[in-house]
Formats: sequence, structure tokens, C-alpha cells
Amino acid sequence: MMNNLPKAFDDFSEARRNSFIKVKDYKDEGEHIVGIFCTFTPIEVIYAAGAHPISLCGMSDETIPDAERDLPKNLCPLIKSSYGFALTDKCPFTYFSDIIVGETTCDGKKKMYEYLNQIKPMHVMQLPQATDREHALSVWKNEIIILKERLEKEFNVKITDDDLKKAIKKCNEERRALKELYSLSKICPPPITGMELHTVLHGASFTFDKDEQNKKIMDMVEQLKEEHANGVRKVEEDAPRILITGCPMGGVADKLVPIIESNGAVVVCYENCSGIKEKSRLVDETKDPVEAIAEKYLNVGCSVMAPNDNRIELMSELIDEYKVDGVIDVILQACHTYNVETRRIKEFVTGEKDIPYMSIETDYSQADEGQLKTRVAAFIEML
Ligand code: BJ8
Repeated sequence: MMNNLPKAFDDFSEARRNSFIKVKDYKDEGEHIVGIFCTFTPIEVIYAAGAHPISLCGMSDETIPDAERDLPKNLCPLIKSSYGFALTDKCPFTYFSDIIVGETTCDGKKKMYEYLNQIKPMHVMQLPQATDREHALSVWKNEIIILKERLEKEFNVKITDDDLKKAIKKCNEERRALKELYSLSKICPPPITGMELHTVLHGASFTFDKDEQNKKIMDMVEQLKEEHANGVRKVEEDAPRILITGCPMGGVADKLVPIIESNGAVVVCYENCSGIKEKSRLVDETKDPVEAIAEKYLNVGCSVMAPNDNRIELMSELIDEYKVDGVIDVILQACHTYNVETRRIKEFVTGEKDIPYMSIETDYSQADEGQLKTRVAAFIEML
């Protein structure tokens, strides 16, 4: 693979580290930071309150032994790692958060929030997982209003409909720019590798200045398209095209994606929360802002929803649009909802879409690297 990365790529690979400094600057200037954990968090409400949302999801096993003093060993690594960072004050984002917003998604997360609330003020949104759409929508709308009122009280501000509309516009602009970026991988062969794509998406989730970020992304898209048109190729024409689905990839991408790509395949699409899952649908800018925000987030195809038809619907579109040759479903150890859902995903992928599927259960350690290399190589061999 050729290494012709646009200059802005370095900014995204350093974005998380740079944000550590930025978050302190914001605090020194009296601005507010809101820690978040999940794709269900309606970040528009946080922006409308004049605050900065930042992801607190733990992505390394460094703090897991500390977390296991309070939490069971057989719990998802994302939950343990996140809690461990808060417990040990090792994450500046958690340390500087004025308040943390969580949702009642999986059981492990919502029970962990009870302990996290002893370290930091928390606001937990009750996520309706009901199948009755009208009922769920009215509950979720109400939860958004309760969040709005909590932030107004915490930060002594008044959030107007106009503030919400401006925030919706800002978030939609970011979604549009990111869509342009990951849509590059629809090209055969893609002008960007899966690891590069992950690096930019990951970096973007830690970038505060969204206008600057959008510009860098659009410049990068133009540059990569131009190079591709001029015959630059970093991926082989016949490289098998992989879609990754399942749990968030923050803590496993550095281990798994290089294994996939060093075996001659290329990751063209991340359907999960590290990628397209939240970005694929915009918030309707023409509707009442609370209603529009509620509708958008309730459509997130996460396995905590039952039934989770939205995941199947999005995967179906993505498999076709990205001309996917094989699907890898990544399950973090002890994530029951994604683990249970593997059967439905496998049946859909190998049945209706008629392409190969494999599931991988892993954690943040390097212990299974050898086993992953063997299994992934065998999977790619048959594509
Ligand atoms: S919208 S995927 S970010 S809940 S992996 S903590 S589900 S046991 S992270 Fe997630 Fe929101 Fe869904 Fe996305 Fe629990 Fe599973 Fe762990 Fe998970």
C-alpha cells in the first residue's frame, strides 16, 4: 500500500491528544464540558446549552484492573475501562467534565452509572426500548426535554428553539462532511484504507472546532479523489471489501484492522458506533427541534433495541452501496445484546445478502492476537 496521506491526516491522528490541552483551556476560560458515552446522546441539546460534548468511552485495558475492584470481571471492557479512567483520574475529559450524560442502554452501563455518579454528577436518560413507536417517541421526547432542563439549571442558561435549531444545523454539517469522507470507500479500489478511515473518524470524535474539522475533511476528500483520478492506488483492485459491524471499535481497531488489511482485504465500511451508525441519518431541520432530535436518535440501530430492525435496514443498504464481500461482526466480551444478535445478523448476511460472515468476540487485551490472525486469514482466504 502506498503512503500518500493528506497533511490533515496527522491532525486527526493527534486529535485526541490535542483535545486534552483544549479541554483544559476551555475550563480555564469558564466554559462547560459534558462527558458522553453513547451514540444515543442528543449532542444538539449540549451544544444548544453552550457546552462542549466529549466522548468518555474507555478504549484501553490500562484501567481495567482498577475498575475490577468495584465491577465484576465478566463485564464488557468498554464499561470497565471507562469507569476505571474516572476512578483513577487518568482521563482529562472525565476529570474536566462538569456533568456526564448517560442513557439506560445495556444493563452493565446503566448499573455502572450508579457508581460513576459518586465520582461525577450524572444525568441518566431513560432510553425507551419499546416496540411501540408512538409510545417510545413520546417517552424519548420527554427525556430530551428533561435533559434540556437539567443543562439549563446546571449552566444557568436558557435553551431556546432557535439554539436547538442552530445546534441541529451544526451537527448535520458535520454528518454531511463525514459522509463525504466515508463514501470515498464506495470507490473500487477505495482511495483510503480502513485503518486511515478509522483514524479520521476517531479523531473527528475528539475535535472541538467542527467548522475547521469539516473544512479539513472536505479538503482531504478532494485531494484523495484527485489522486485516485490520477491513477494513485493504495489498495489492490481485487482486495476483498469488508464491512465491520457490532460493538464500538475504539479499543480494538488497532489490533483488528491491521490484521484484516495485512491479509490483503480492505475495510470499506464501519457500520457500528465508531462509524456510520449515527451519521447515516440527519436530524430533520424543518420540524419542531425536540421532535426532530427525538426521531433521529430513536432510529439508532443499536442491539439494546428490541427488535432492532434499523440495524438490518442500514446494513442492507451499506452492503449494496459499498459492494461488500464479507462482514465481520465484532463483539466485545460480555456484551450480551450484540452477542445474542449475532444469530440474526449471520442469517441476514449469509441468507438474504448471500455473502460470508464471521463473528469475533474480543476484548482490549492483546492475548487473542494470534488466534485472530489465524481466523481472519482463513476468512479472507475464502472471499
Ligand atoms: S448506541 S453500541 S455506543 S450502547 S459494548 S457498553 S452495549 S455491553 S457501547 Fe454502545 Fe450506545 Fe449502542 Fe453505540 Fe453495553 Fe455492549 Fe459494552 Fe456497549
